[in-house]
Amino acid sequence: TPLVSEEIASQPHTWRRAAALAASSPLPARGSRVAVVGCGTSWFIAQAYAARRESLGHGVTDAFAASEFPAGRDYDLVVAISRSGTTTEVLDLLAALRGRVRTLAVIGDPDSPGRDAADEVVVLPFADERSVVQTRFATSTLSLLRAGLSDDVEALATAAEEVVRWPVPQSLLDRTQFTFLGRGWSVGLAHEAALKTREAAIAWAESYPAMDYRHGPKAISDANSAVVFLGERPAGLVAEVEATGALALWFDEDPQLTLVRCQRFAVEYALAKGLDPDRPRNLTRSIVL
Ligand code: F1P
Repeated sequence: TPLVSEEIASQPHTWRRAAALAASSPLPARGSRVAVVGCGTSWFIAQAYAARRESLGHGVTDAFAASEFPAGRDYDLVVAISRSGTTTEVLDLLAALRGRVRTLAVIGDPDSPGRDAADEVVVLPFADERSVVQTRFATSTLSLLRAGLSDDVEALATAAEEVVRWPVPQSLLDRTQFTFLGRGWSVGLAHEAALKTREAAIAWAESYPAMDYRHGPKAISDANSAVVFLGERPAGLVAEVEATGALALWFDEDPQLTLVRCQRFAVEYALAKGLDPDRPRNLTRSIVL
């Protein structure tokens, strides 16, 4: 069994442990202006949380790739997400913000420089991973942050116990091009699902806000494509996808659960192609410049 499969399967447990930390963690206060930053997977989780927090009325929340933080914008708190706690862009940004704005780091590795890089830190050592490809650290961080928004993480974890055993359908594994679509806070999750497919299965995967699929991406769609919806499906879009010959797939559930299905898909697709999902091409566990 690949390591990453074991990490995917452990998510119900790590989500519960992460949510249990929320009450004692220095999470963003209601009404505060917050920016959330990270790189790669951590940036996509930042996007999902930012849209979720703002849509639930907790306050203005922006997400940025750590390398693209707009200097000069006013925030009450900058939250940096990094599993490794070593990613250069994240550490450089936290150093630059020191003394100018309050910062909080959410990290996986307690022995990393990330531990002392921000004013406050939340460590999720139980969600840290041995795999290069991130799965449970990302979703556990999201669970921690969502628990701070009063989302029902316990119900999610219970539902995830089934989802981590989802048998990936052959009709999906038969395709060669994959598009993931989201709306609102699931846009970030769609980007993360596509990244998993690229990283673990070295496959061609794209992601868009669902409505934007109509504005160009649709042109590449054909019988070799699959389009996976995370979250709400805009009226008429499924029919539009199917008219191209592509397989359209969706699930009526919290999009965080659909992301877990996408993680499972990425691993199964890698194995079907004879690849080792624990050894993605050209990638290392963290990027230190
Ligand atoms: C960020 C990251 C990962 C990516 C790859 C390189 O890591 O970009 O998201 O999958 O492994 O590093 P981190 O800052 O969360 O440790």
